[in-house]
Amino acid sequence: MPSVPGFAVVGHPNEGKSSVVATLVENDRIRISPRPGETTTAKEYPIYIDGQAVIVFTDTPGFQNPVYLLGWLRQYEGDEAEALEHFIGEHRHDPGLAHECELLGPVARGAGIIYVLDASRPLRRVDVAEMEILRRTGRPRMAILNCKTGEEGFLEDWKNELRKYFHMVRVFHAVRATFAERLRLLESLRVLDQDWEQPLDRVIDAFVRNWKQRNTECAALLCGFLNRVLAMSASRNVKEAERDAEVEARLTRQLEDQIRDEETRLHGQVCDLFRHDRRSFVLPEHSVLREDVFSDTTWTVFGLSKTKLATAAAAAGAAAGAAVDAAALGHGLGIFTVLGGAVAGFGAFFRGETLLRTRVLGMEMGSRRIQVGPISSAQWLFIILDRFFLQYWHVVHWSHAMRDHDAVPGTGLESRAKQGISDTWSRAERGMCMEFFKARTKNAEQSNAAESGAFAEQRFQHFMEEELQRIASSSEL
Ligand SMILES: Nc1nc2c(ncn2[C@@H]2O[C@H](COP(=O)(O)OP(=O)(O)OP(=O)(O)O)[C@@H](O)[C@H]2O)c(=O)[nH]1
Ligand SMILES: [Mg+2]
Repeated sequence: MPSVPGFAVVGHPNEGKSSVVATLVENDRIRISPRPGETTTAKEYPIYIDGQAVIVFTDTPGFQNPVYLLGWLRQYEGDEAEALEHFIGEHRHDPGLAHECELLGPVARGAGIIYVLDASRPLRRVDVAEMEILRRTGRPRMAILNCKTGEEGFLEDWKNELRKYFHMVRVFHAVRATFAERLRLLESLRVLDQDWEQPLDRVIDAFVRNWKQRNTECAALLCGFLNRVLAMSASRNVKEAERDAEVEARLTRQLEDQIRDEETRLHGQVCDLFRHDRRSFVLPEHSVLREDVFSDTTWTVFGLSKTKLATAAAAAGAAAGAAVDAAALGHGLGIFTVLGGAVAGFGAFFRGETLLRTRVLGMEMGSRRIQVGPISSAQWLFIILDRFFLQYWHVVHWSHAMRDHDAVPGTGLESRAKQGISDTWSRAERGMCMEFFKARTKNAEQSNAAESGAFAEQRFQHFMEEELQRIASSSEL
């Protein structure tokens, strides 16, 4: 038996073999098509962890002529252990059996078998021939029921039949499998053969560590992004012929563009971390994430209710032993602080709400300087977080077998009217975020500001990691 466990993914054409492999090895490039016969040669896809191949899945073409192959096996009188090799040797140049030769190759070399079938259709005679062939190989084997259309009426019939031929039967939706489901599949493979227990334990352990590592990196990316964005501002001197409000509007647009770019970059980095090709990952057509980050809809759908925002501030204030700055709540405020005395004309952020925090910083010789930013509304933090979580949820639930959302009924739905995850947090959790916000947006004069800021960030980042872990394993938002 090879030292690295290997599994040949076999089955009838077009039942989802390549989809299962793509999901398991996280490869968006594997060819998947509604046209039967897409895969024509066997191809190995190892999973590497720390540069080492730890498990190999082989995608194979679908059976072409299982009835002939079964007949041949029944009549074969040689050494059973060499039957597959003999079949391949004898039929290597027969185009009518090319697929059989390809799919039997890895099995003859010692691979276990994963038989994929679409259980949303009834059982046929040809399926029984395929199952009997696989049983005769004597290899450790598992059947995967992949209900392509979502129809599950035949599931029990399939299970009853498959149990006669396979050591294990599992339902696994190739295009909807979460990380937890992938892990469970690997755990089942582990018990297929005792010799694979140890290597698969290592694979599972490495999988779990790797996933945790990705979430840690994800939370770190988020914190880096927030640190940058919460410190951003735009400023310039007002020329004589200019009106303050115009300058302010221009600076605001400039700042918004910078934040948009930063957020797009962050969301792209999440895609990269989970090994998705940014070009192949698409948000559902009606996702609220397609809304501009500064739109009214975004403001309405995400973030906290006024009461929750106020209690979060109170929680943060209590924890920090400091008074709560009501101006940071975001209620009745714009997003940015404006320094420089320009108020008129700018007030219309979010349904007529006006900026309250306006101060004149000082005048340069003969001209005023206007600065827009940094972000002064804590509500904004929760909105940005909610958008991030939604992006993360879509990324981790975007199977590597998915080629577009429309092909998969029910996936990609953002099921709650109110999509703010932050709205579901406890008062203390929201308070923790508020503390981070305060630490990042205030240049507190206290001598221990940097230290307490670092502590607030650490706690915040840790909380984010836990949230990401939780969101990854929930099938609904
Ligand atoms: N809705 C849905 N479609 C699926 C699922 N699994 C596979 N498909 C679709 O079924 C078609 C065939 O999938 P493949 O993974 O290419 O099937 P295959 O068994 O590798 O096919 P061949 O290589 O032609 O033998 C593709 O259009 C997939 O998108 C599923 O779980 N749900
Ligand atoms: Mg295929």
